[in-house]
Amino acid sequence: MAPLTRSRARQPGNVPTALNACYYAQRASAALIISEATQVSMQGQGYAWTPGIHSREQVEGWRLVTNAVQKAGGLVFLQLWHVGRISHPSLQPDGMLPVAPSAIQPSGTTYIENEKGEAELAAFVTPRALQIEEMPYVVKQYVRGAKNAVEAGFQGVEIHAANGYLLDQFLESRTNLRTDAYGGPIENRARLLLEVVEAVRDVWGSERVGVRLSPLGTFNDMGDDDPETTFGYITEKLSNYHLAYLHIVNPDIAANEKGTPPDPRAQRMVKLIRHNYQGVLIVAGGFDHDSAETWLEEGKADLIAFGRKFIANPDLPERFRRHAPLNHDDPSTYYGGGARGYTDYPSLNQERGEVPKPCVDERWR
Ligand code: 8OZ
Repeated sequence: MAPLTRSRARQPGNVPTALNACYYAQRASAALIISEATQVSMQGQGYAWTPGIHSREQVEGWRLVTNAVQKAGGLVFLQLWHVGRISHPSLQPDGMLPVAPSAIQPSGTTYIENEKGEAELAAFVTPRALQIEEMPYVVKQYVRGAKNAVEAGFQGVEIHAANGYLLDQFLESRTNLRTDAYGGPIENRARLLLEVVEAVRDVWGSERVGVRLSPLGTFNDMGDDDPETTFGYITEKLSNYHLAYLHIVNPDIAANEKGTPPDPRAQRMVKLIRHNYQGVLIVAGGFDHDSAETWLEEGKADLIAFGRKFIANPDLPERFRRHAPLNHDDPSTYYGGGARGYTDYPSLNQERGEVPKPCVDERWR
């Protein structure tokens, strides 16, 4: 199950709840659940109502989730997240500027909470470029998150270095104009990610750490002038760490989703990554049962992750096994709100008349 932002953490404090535990436990038949992106610090938050892993209360909240998933026979990794510039002062400690490799304003908007407690769109601002003296403290934010994830009872962690957030902002050339040891050639732009990988590995052991990348992704105003060199380098480097896995967002997601002809540039990228990275490769992005089978049979990936299909189908593996019809996901309930569009999608058994178990179960408290 791919990481999915659902924006339903308890306020104030961005704390996971029994409802979140229910949602994850319903999906425990996934071979591995990767949690929604979870900020490692207040500075690392970029959207209203996303959960954190930096406070005592959040660790206790995540315990509900990991207990529920384990009781249901599942495995769950926590995704460690720092958004960098993809934020807004109203989400930052003391209303300060978000931080980034360089002071470049992203185009677009994020969700903040207004005075009435409702979601409201706010334009990104020009972030403050991190000073080199601050870099060890950024790494320490991930270390604290990783240690808290141990305490919260996860089976491992995934480092979010995709989709235009902090680590990706450092990696890709258009968001990193630094002239110090963290900018310029890819050896420098990859420095922060590799420091984070090493520090988190020292907490968890390499076989419990995954990394997520989004080569050729343009979400959050991203781009790189030479993506083959950038992602070729980083995947070769990551291969040396013997991690649990490398997880990529399929660069050719359009071919899967819209049935457009394969994009040769995206296909070259997948080949390059498969060649450079020797370990387990997970690919996510717009797959269905048949396209996933094809990719696995052709050896283009070792595992396929499903995101939106898991939103609407808590028993997705069973549905795939039986070639059963799938429920459709409702984008209007992706982010925020409560149980509706979150824990009320039926399993096959419920469609056949089984009464849903009460979700907020005392055993999960
Ligand atoms: C959608 C909405 C908000 C955040 C990502 C964490 O793209 C996200 C995200 C996705 O990785």
